[in-house]
Order: sequence, then structure tokens, then C-alpha cells
Amino acid sequence: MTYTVDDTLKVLILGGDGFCGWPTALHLSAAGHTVAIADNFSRRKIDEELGTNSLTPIAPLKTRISVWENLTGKSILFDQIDVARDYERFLELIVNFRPDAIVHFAEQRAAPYSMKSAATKRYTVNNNTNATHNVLCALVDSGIDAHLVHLGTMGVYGYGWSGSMPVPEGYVQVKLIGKDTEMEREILHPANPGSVYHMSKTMDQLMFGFYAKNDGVRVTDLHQGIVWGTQTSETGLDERLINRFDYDGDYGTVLNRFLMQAAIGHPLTIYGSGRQTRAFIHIRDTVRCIELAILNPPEQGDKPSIFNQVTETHRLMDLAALVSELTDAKIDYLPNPRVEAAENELVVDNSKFLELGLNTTTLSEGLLTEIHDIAKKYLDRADISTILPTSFWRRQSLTRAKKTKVRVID
Ligand code: USQ
Repeated sequence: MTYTVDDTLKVLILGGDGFCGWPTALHLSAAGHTVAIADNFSRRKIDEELGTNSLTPIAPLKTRISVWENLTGKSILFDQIDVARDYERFLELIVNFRPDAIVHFAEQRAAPYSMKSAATKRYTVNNNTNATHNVLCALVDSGIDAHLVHLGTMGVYGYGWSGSMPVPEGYVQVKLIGKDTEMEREILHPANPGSVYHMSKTMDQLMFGFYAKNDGVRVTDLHQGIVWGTQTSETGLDERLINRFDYDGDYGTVLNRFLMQAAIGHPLTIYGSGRQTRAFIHIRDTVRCIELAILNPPEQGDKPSIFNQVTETHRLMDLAALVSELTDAKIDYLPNPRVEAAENELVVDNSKFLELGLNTTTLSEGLLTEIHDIAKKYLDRADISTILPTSFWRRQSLTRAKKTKVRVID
């Protein structure tokens, strides 16, 4: 069954206080859906643990929700739950709320954080896989046929595997060649994660496939690229609704980091060659994609529906050059703290969202300037000591990074 934009649904957002979750909650509430948030504030706690903070001053969730209610007359329900650990309470929540859709953002989402130490690797796997499994298990346990929309990642495919062939939306056709026979099959695209975080999302995929097949759970997995930007039309309505802006070496994603670095006069930090190509999406398109996914659920018994949630691809050195042209920022080539291909091609098939009517927001000078301006506005909150990477994929990278001199390109 497909819904129309006039249908109003009950949507439970897991991780609704985070960078993607909060703007999604507002977008869906503005569109008339009944929204409930479950969150354990782990993202705010990790800020404390790392001694970092959002560049933008984010209000406590209760304040955010009451400001939204005062502005729009629309209420958002909230329950503080750790989905990975409080199974019984989560079950009770879905039995009481009876959602039509659950949007699952409740995972540790930073690759560098997931690679910092044995403790963060274990936390990432324990949290992410348990959260996903608890949600699936609770859907079956409760008998509630809610559509599960999960925020996955382009990183499950890895980079460079298919060369210039477009990365398909989740599944590939393969030919199995035996001694005497050959057969064609459709399988999940081979998983090729580049960090423990990305690995946890590849494990999620297996759970989705199993529960869809065994129990008829309806799942959409969104393979999202790197998000840039910070504000949506809803979060921009009042400063107390403002979204997070992460710029530190663990949680800041590359383009937002470049824009913030330019704003404070720090050289742009390219890791390695800069010839890595990645997929990008603006936060405004993230929230639109989530709504499109909710309105277009798979049928019971279908395999998980997989969408590539990306709007464009760019080489990192080209992005840095663009930001540098706009702002006169210098560019630093740092030794790469990660283990990743120095260079890759990336062409992505995103036709499913385009067919559903997504009008993409692509990189434009206007938007880059808007984010640069936000970064400038909150400059006094910036802690420059958190910019350089402190997470290294291999122990020896740390030693190498200390020994190698940074090359500055004017
Ligand atoms: N990079 C730099 N300089 C920096 C930061 C990063 O050159 O200052 C490089 C990295 O080496 C990497 C690329 O930029 O090649 C992307 O790094 P990132 O930190 O922007 O993004 P990533 O670690 O891949 O993770 C982010 C989100 C994650 C999401 C993923 C989508 O944190 O939640 O799943 O983007 S994707 O990359 O498509 O898998």
C-alpha cells in the first residue's frame, strides 16, 4: 500500500534528538504526521566524553519540543529510552503508540569514533546491532505491522568495487558458475565496510533480510551518503530549534568540516591523496527522502526495499578547491588516519528517489555560503584543538602521522 501526502501517519523516530533525527521529526510533524521521539541522549553524552560540542548551540530536547509546539501548535511526544538495552520499555512504547512507521536512527554513526579504541569498537557493535535487533524483535513480539525505515549508509558497498559501473540500489544480479551448471540469482551487493561503524550497518542488512523473509516485517533501508548542511526550513524557524553542527575529528563530516575550517582560518584538512570520491546529500534532502520512504512502504513478504539516498558525488580535492576558491582557505594534505583506497571512482544509481519525485538540492555556492555563515556566526564556540584527527584505523598510522610533516598548498 502506498500513501499520499494527505495521509497522516503515526511515526516513531528512534534517535530523534540527533543530527538527522531532529530535523526529520520536525519535517514530519510539519507535514501533519503524529510524531513520537525515543532517544537516550547518547550523542550528547559522547560530546561530554570527547570534550567536544556542536558548533551551533543546541537546546535541550524538552525545550526544542515546547518551542515547536508554541510555534506551530503541533505536539511531539518523547520517551527517554535506550532501544539497545531497554527492550521491555521499548516494546511497551510501540504497543501503546502503535506506529505506522518507525524511523531508526538510534545507532552510533561516526566511523572515526568507532575506530578509536577497543571500547568504542565494542560499544558501536553492541549498540547498533542490539538496537536494530531489538526493534525487529519487538515488531514481531507485539504483532504491530509498522514499516521500519532504517538509516543505512553508502559505506556498506565500500569504494571502488564496481569501478565506473553505477552502484545499484542494494541488490546485484549474479551468475553462479558451477562445474556443470550456471544459474542466475539476485543477492545483496557484497558488503565491503571500511570501519567498524560501517561494518555494523552491513550486519543490520542481514537482520533485515531475515526478519522480512521469516516474519514479513516491512523494511526500507536507506543507504545514505555523507550529509552536509545543518538547517532545514523547520529548524531555521527559531534559534532554539537549531540543528547540530559537528566539526571535530570524530563526528564532523568532511564538507561541513571544510566549511567550518574555512570560517575560522584553519587550513582544510584533506586526508591522504584527496582523490577519494564520495556521495553527498544535503540535510534538507535527507528529511524529504525519509518522508518519501515512509509514504512508499514495501508490501508484507517483500524483501527489504533499498534506496541509495544520495544526490551527487565529488572528489574530496575538488570540494576542498571549491571551498578554498570561495573563502581563500589554504589546503593541507594530512597523512590519512584511515585505511581506505587512495583513489576511487563512484557512480551511484539513485533513480528510486528521483522516480518518487525528489527534487535534489545539489552543491551550490549559495548553500555553501549559508553554511559558512552559520559557522562564522558561532565561531566563539569553536574549539580548534578538536579539529585534527585523533582516531587512527591502525596503530602505526598514529606514529606515521606524528612523523610526517603536513604539506600546505596555497
Ligand atoms: N576526510 C578528509 N578530511 C576530513 C574528514 C574526512 O579528507 O577532515 C575524508 C575521509 O578520509 C573519507 C571522506 O572524507 O575519505 C569521508 O569522511 P567523513 O568523515 O565525511 O564520512 P564517513 O566517515 O564516511 O561517515 C559519514 C557519516 C556516516 C555515514 C557516512 C556515509 O558519519 O554516518 O554513514 O558518512 S558514507 O561515507 O557514504 O558511507
